[in-house]
Amino acid sequence: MSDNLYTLIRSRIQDPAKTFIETGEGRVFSYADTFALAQRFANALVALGVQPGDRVAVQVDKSPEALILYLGVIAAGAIYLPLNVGYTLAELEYFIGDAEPRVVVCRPSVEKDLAPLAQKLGVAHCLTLGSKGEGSLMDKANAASPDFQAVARQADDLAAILYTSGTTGRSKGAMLSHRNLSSNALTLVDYWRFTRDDVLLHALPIFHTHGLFVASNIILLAGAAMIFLPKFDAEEVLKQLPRVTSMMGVPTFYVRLLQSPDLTRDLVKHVRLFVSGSAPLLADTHKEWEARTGHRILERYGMTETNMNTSNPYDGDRVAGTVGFPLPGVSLRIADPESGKILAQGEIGMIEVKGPNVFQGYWRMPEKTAAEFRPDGFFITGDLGKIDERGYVHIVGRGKDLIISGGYNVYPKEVETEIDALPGVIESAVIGVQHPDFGEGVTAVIVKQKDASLDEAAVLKALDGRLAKFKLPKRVFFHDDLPRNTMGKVQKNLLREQYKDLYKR
Ligand code: MLC
Ligand code: AMP
Repeated sequence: MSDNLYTLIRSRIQDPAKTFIETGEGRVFSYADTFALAQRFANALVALGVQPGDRVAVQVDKSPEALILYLGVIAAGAIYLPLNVGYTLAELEYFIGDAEPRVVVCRPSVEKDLAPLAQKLGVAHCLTLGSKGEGSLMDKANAASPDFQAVARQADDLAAILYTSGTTGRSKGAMLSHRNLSSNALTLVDYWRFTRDDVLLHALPIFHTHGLFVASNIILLAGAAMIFLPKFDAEEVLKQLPRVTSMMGVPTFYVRLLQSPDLTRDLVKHVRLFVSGSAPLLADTHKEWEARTGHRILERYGMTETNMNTSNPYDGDRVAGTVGFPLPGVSLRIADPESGKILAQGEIGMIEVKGPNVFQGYWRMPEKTAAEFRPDGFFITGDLGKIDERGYVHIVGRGKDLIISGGYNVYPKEVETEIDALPGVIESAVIGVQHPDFGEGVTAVIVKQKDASLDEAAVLKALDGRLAKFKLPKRVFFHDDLPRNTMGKVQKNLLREQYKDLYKR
């Protein structure tokens, strides 16, 4: 018996002629088309020497072919490694060096820069895939056979590695097994009542857990369909909403859609479910959405390392400002962050989780992995929360120094390291400040040398090309010194307080 997720997906599709993906421009892929192309990709990869367990790193624009490549990689028994298209060459050098993929797939436009880097790092093949299904990998796939027997995999074999930044500044590769992905997606299909009749509006990127695993795996395992947009564009989303039964988004999606007068009850009358996650949804947004559309957004909580942990109920009260109940099969507890002692109901502490959804550890970082698990197998999420008297989980803060901007994680340490390396900088503190669109806005406070001529524009220019755009500070300020406590630790809370109204509309 194979536990390959691809085999599971195939086994659940009764009607291969049914549509899986339709793009905004009307390109359609049935399930039969999808499997044929996935298997062509798998054959092409095997012909390139890809063995089970090899990594295939992919940094491409969102398209049906890009998603189907994910299926091809796992069918081949290889490990899918998606990379944010915003990552710069400097960032890619670290990921490729660390993961040692056998194949790198990139956009045709970046091949000339990335191919020499990949070669220098020992990658055997650098191929391309463009947003319209063109490129050298596609040529190989088109020439390959559509017949392929998925490689047998055990439940704990890896299906994917997703990099998440670390508090120390170095990104860590979260290793996700076939069982991690299949168990969570199957649970969510049931919990959120997905069936083959559903049509999901998919406007999320497909290089993160939300758009790749939550949205796409659910649709695949339900045999449902999706309208696949290259990115979130409020106007295009409003145009497509009347055709769908569900949408998943980060809070910024909902905030932006609410700004349009076109968002009405009538527009969403076929929708049965709106899901939000990846960052806190403000209770005001939840209420405003209900007032405007008649729908209560279902908020859930997850992370790259764990897939989804909790969800508000499908039936029953979806409570604004909470992330609902632990999903079936997921154990969740609140513990004292230092001692690990389990706390009583209602007390605030570290959220810890255990279950088939929880990852296999960080790629080649056994010490970091060990440090984030309790001896009894619970994973320490870094999120602070409590469980109320009705059992709803509330996230009240973060024990980790992390900013979530528009659903993307930005680790201040990584940005501070780049800023501190600039000539004329003595030290810096990067903080998240409440932002009406992105939830939190990355903001830098810098102490510079007296004679340094550095200004905001010069800092931003110097960081551009070093860090992905979403990590760049929206504003930069200069201070004579940073506030510190008696232990010498920078008091970021004071800086956050000072700048709390910075981005207010
Ligand atoms: C884009 N920019 C951002 C940004 N996205 N800046 C900060 N935060 C972001 N999230 C930059 C752009 O580079 C651009 O810079 C400027 O901001 C304006 O861009 P925009 O056109 O407004 O941005 P847009 O392309 O519309 O993107 C915004 C967004 C997008 C919110 C739609 O970021 C997005 O799709 N986010 C979803 C992230 C996601 O999927 N997270 C899930 C992680 S999984 P310039 O300089 O060019 O003007 C996870 C687990 C879980 O967390 O529980 O799900
Ligand atoms: P990532 O590492 O990108 O997967 O981000 C995971 C983090 O996003 C979690 O540890 C939480 O801090 C945060 N997160 C995800 N969903 C929610 C939510 N519904 N409310 C608040 N924070 C969330």
